[in-house]
Amino acid sequence: MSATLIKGSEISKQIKEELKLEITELKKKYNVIPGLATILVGEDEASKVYVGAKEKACKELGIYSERINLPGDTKEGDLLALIERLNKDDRIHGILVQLPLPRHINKTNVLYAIDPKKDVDGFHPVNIGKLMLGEPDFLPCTPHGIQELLIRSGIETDGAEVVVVGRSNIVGKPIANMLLQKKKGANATVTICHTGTKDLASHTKRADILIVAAGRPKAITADMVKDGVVVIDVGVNRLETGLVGDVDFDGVKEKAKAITPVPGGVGPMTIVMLMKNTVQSAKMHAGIV
Ligand code: L34
Repeated sequence: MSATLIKGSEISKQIKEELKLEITELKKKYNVIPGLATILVGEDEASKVYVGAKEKACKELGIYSERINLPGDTKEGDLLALIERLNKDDRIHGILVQLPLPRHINKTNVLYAIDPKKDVDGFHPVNIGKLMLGEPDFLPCTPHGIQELLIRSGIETDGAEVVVVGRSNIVGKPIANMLLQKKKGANATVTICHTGTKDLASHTKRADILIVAAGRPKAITADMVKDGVVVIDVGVNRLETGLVGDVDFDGVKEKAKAITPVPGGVGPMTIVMLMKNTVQSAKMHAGIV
């Protein structure tokens, strides 16, 4: 058996078309133009690519975008002052500070400074709390993209054994929380594995849906999965040979029912869900939802 590809690159295009219509209507009916500010501190090459993709998506969809590039030695106080200004700017409905930040800047201080109502990344503690309670305003973009991939690919999560590998605040913890909610596109039995897990394969072999955000190439090999598994590979590892995920794709695809490629899987979904959250925020600010 060779797996069906879950093409995030295609599914994200479809969502973009839906968003375009929604944005046109917002403009026409309510004179509302969604606005996003992206902030990049320093010169990290991967971050430049991701922020560039975010800005490009805004242009494509008719979202107002403000891109702010700050030098790597920017003082934390100056970044906080910028966020304060953007919190008060009525054209801006979403504020995104690209991670990772330089080490001299305290990430917590920065993420807490963003107005939760403009926190389109869903990283502010208020939004993380709301997510856990099942009443989210903004779902974090990568987990939101994963859930949308599953729904739009017709993959049943209700009662499924989902195993998440990785416990980061931006992927592992939120996706696990989202999929255990008693909701459509969720209601799964969720296991979270991490570097402290004793026998990783004993867990991953039980998975109907395996979500891998381990941050390490070939963290999952064919012998660690069961036949017919659905695999979502969140990894983005830049090797000399090119971009690879966290899953040994060539081996695992022979056992899996469906699998996301890297590139072209989860990555493009992260970008489009940020656009969706920005539109959502503009509507919330205008009192439309
Ligand atoms: N604040 N920081 C904040 N929000 C985020 O949601 C992110 N993330 C992660 C890193 N830091 C962040 C992203 O934007 C990861 N991430 C991200 C976004 C887009 C892509 C990958 C990661 C992406 O588009 N990947 C393409 C390949 C692009 C390439 O050539 O590198 C893909 O097809 O997977």
